[in-house]
Parts: sequence; structure tokens; C-alpha cells
Amino acid sequence: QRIVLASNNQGKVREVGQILKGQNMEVLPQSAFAIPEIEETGLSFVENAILKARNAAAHSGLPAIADDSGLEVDALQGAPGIYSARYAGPGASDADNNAKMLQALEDVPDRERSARFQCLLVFMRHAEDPVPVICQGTWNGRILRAPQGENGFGYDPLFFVPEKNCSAAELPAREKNAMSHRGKALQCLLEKLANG
Ligand code: ITT
Repeated sequence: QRIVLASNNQGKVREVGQILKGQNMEVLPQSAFAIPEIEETGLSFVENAILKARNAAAHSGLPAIADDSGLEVDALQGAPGIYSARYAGPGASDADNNAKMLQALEDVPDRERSARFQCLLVFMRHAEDPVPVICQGTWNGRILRAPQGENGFGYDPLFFVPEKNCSAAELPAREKNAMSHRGKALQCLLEKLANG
């Protein structure tokens, strides 16, 4: 089954490809089609994921998977949340966002630096699919005081994983995918697709 992945984020595309490898589906990146960018105008992860999946399905004629994700920091009342990709402003790089995060938490002690990644996945059989398949994954950790590690993408160098005693960017891809918000949401999606 050919499916388009509605994402322009190389880190996400890589991880989704790794996790879905060996499944009976060919996941094509959005860049393989002329899919126009849409504005993420939703006020929740799930709304934005639906907007992206519908757009990709409409312009590719294929079923689509979209991933809307982000980092919720308790000391920042859940920010940057759905605005994680552009925390430091429009077109911000991962480095810009991480620098802004470290600055925002400068005076916050270790015990108050809890955070979690959220991943909302939406699968739509076609653009007008009235019953999209929706899955969520969460990953708990806390925000470090300096970046550590080179793997992964986004906020991974700042995200401390207590079970592994290292940052998400210090985990090999296989280990991150086995426990991450994205890994959990994709496992849920595979189960739902297999059962229905
Ligand atoms: P697409 O919409 O094209 O998929 P995007 O990067 O704009 O790409 P989002 O709006 O969902 O996607 O923003 C997600 C942001 O959350 C992403 O840019 C990272 O900064 C962060 N993020 C999500 N998952 C992450 C992960 O596994 N590790 C580190 N940061 C992550």
C-alpha cells in the first residue's frame, strides 16, 4: 500500500521510515509530490495533523499520514506545545529554538524542569475521509541545562530521558524509536490498521 507522509521535517520523515520499515506499506515523502504548504491554523495537535493529512491526501490522491508533535514544558505552562517548530520565531532553526528554551528555563531548578513530547498521528484514507484514524504518543523527561548528543533532531539534545540516563540525542535511533512519542503513536496506528 502506498501512503504519503505529510511532513517536510527530515527528522520526522527519517524516524517514521525507520519505524514502518518491514511493514506492508510504501511510505512516500511529501516532497515526492507537488503538495503546497498549508498554514497550521489549528489550536491543537490533532487539528493540525488533520489539516496536514487532508492536504497531502488531496494533492497526492493517496492515503496520508500526518504527524503533529511538540514539546510541553511544565515550567512554561505547556509551551511551546503546538508552536514548538517556531518557538524562536518564523523559520527558526532547531539551534535557535533550543537556545530560547535554555534561556527561558535559566532560573528553573532541576526538579521543576519536567517536560513531555507529544505526537498526534492522523491517517486518512482519502481527503474526505470522515473517520480519520487518530493515535497519540507521549514521552516524559526533563529539560537539561546544556545540549548533549548529536542524534535525532529538534529538542532531542535538551531532552533528558531518565530511564536511559542520557539525552534523546545520545540514544541510537533504534532506542529512541522504541520509546519515543512517535514510536508509541506509530505502534498504535499499526495496531488499529491491522484490526480494522
Ligand atoms: P511538518 O509540519 O512538516 O511535519 P514541523 O517541524 O513543522 O514539520 P510540527 O509543526 O509538528 O512539525 O512541529 C514539531 C516540532 O516539535 C519539531 O519541529 C521539533 O522542534 C519538535 N519535535 C517533535 N518531535 C520531536 C522529536 O522526536 N525530537 C525532538 N523534537 C521534536
